[in-house]
Amino acid sequence: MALKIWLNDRLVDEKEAKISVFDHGLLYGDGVFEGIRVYSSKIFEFKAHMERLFESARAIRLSMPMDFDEICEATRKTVEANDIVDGYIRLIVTRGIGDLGLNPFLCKNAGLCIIASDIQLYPEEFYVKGMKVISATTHRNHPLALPPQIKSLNYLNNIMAKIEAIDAGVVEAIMYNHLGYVAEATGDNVFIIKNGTIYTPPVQAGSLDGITRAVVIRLAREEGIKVNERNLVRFDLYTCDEFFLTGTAAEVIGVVEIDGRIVGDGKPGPITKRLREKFYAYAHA
Ligand code: PXG
Repeated sequence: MALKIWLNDRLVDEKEAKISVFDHGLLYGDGVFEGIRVYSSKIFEFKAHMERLFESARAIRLSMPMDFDEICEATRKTVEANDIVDGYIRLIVTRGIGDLGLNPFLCKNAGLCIIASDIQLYPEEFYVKGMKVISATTHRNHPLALPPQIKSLNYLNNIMAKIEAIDAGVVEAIMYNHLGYVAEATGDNVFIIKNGTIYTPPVQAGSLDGITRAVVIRLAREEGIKVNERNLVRFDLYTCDEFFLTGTAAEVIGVVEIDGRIVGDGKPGPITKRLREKFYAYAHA
């Protein structure tokens, strides 16, 4: 069925949802976005996603085309217009139409697209058996080049790492920062478990401040499991008992092999499984 897409100030048919070749979102990757789940007709962690969107925009001096409440309302209307019960929202704000120069302030109006649709999930087998990853040689953006907390339309850094993963016959790559500390995966945050304690890199190591990450940290602490945010090195990933990734698309997914080293006993571990179940229950509550 054809989708209804929110384009700037209204819902339009999918075939009319087109943007200009002069939009700086296309010309320079100048813009920000969010990926948000809908579970049982409820928009998951809606406020947190919208706050992150507005902070990303603020960081790049992008004037939002609507205020906070108006964008929330437009998002809800798009979900309703497409009868989304369990699905995915992609919300994109571009710098808008300008000329063929970098100056973002010549773009008069930011562009807004909201797509509410189905989600492409990893096959169930990945959750049952766990996934294999590699360490990427492509480093995460240096924080002085582009703050990694900005969820910008510039994903080339992560795409380079994703290509390394695919070339190696796996689906995900772990990205390290300029100091050699673990930052994140190409579209997910990283967690390991050692002797019953969960460790995850601090956001300052170069990751996106993941919303799934924050939920999982909270759920783990509610379970009485210690969560320690500290820098991790490759050795920590090679010697951990359990390893999992979190993200909007993946939710909680176990990693069972990194750079040819088997994690734990080669299957998603018990704490990973428990957190995945807790996450599922929380999301569908
Ligand atoms: N790091 C990066 C670089 C991301 O892009 C995450 C971590 C996890 O954050 P959340 O807030 O989702 O828990 C992301 C999120 C996609 C896709 O199409 C990627 C994300 C979100 C939605 C869809 O690959 N990345």
